[in-house]
Amino acid sequence: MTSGLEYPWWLRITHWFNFFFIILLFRSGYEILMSHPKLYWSDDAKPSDVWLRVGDEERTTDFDKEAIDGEDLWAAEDEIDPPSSLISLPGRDAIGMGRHWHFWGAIGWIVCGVLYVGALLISGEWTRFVPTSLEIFPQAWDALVAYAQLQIPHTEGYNALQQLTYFGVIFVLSPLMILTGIFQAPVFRAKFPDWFGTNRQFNRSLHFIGFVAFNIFLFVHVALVAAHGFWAEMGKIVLGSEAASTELTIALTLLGVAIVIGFAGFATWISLKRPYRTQNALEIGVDPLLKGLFHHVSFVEGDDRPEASEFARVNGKPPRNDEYRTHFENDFEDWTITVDGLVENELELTPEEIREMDKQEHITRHDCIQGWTYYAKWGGVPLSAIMDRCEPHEDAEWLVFWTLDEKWEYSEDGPFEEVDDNVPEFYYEAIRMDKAREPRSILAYEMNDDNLPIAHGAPYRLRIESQLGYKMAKWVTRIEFVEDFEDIGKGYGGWRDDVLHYYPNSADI
Ligand SMILES: Nc1nc2c(c(=O)[nH]1)N[C@H]1C(S)=C(S)[C@@H](COP(=O)(O)O)O[C@H]1N2
Ligand SMILES: [Mo]
Repeated sequence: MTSGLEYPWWLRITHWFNFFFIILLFRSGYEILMSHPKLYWSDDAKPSDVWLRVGDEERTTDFDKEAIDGEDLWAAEDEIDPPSSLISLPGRDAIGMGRHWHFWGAIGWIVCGVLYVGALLISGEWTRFVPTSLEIFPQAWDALVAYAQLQIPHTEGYNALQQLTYFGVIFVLSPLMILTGIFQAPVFRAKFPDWFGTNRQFNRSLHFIGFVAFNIFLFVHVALVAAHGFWAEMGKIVLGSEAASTELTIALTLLGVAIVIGFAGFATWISLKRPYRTQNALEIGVDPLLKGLFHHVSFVEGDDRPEASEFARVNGKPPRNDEYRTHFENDFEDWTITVDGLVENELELTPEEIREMDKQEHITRHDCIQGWTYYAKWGGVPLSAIMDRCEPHEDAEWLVFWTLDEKWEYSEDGPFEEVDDNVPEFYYEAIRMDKAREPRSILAYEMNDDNLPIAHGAPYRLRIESQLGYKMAKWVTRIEFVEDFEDIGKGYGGWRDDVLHYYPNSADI
């Protein structure tokens, strides 16, 4: 038995909160994973470079990106494998909502972890499992051998194997999860393009491996608690002492587990039933924090690296309306970009005028919210050049990019019960003024030294290099300057923001 262990109150409380947040993170993380259930090591991986694939068959890459009907084109959204609500939070095809929960849960978990580690250090309890001599390794081996023979190693306090495992989980695995989570942000890549640590696929893969390690730990941890004598051990973590009343321990354990399971069910239910309210509630505190972390980052100019990826995924299928088809048949010669709203000079930019303006080219990474990435070279007009011409008013805060994309592929019902009325007929996205002024924000008309392919947004699409892909509207027709976007659509600042519960300002991660 691990005798001689009494747990102080703060340790017991943080342990239960930890359990609560870990379950939340597991479930919402699974939701995020299943939106692109494929893992790679490199940011320009082709579909065939996948090292782990959950569900879904392998995709081929030989579709025609110039086809107007998009008939055999597969969009990355077709690769989503909607998970069950029993396992994931909230389940179904709802990555935006899963991310809200994941960020909320991550902040709660980190706060809990910081309090725990702080208390460990102050109280001196850290000596229980921070190894202070190399003897720990042979001792841990002995303990492992004992467990393998189905015996419980006899020690005062934790045995060496427990010490090493707890130490590893708290001081290695947990920080790894935090860092590999946060370094997936496009904002870091846009700031440190050359640094290996901002490789998104590498971080995704490590984050997943850490997730598996956490699951194994949880399983073995509970199994060992059972092996050591379940209710006596639970007595310690619930009431602080193994001499505690067994009845009270059982009652409180069941209550704790019921709260965690009950909350899991409630979170799924409310997310699917009342997505807008859930989204608003989960943004409280989290959104300002993310803005505070990422908003003041300044970005590099120029290329992320010398060459484009061999293959680029597509998201959002080409428009099918007659207007787009007519333009297509006419080589987009009459397609103009309207610039209006809160501006001094309204513009109607023709293809000739746009090509006469300064051209900017750069190679950069594309990051979809689902997790996939590719590098491409983009060429087009800096948004700052357009702003110099139209002269936005002082009160203009946002640029709304309107498109000819009617989102025909979304005509069936979505995952949420709340009806998506009020959503504009065409895809749109709002970009904040300071994002638009970043050095690599352009209205692109070229991709990899060629005209923009139909599938990638011909004749014009937005490129903002520090944000997630859904912000970069394709098939753009109009740039409207506004003070805020509350009255547009459902008021979340974009078509995907409105319909799929992503949020506009945290498109940085
Ligand atoms: N008009 C329009 N633009 C759009 C979308 C869309 O569905 N419609 N999808 C967005 C998403 S989610 C991503 S990831 C990128 C994908 O860009 P790509 O197809 O050029 O790779 O386009 C963005 N722009
Ligand atoms: Mo995306």
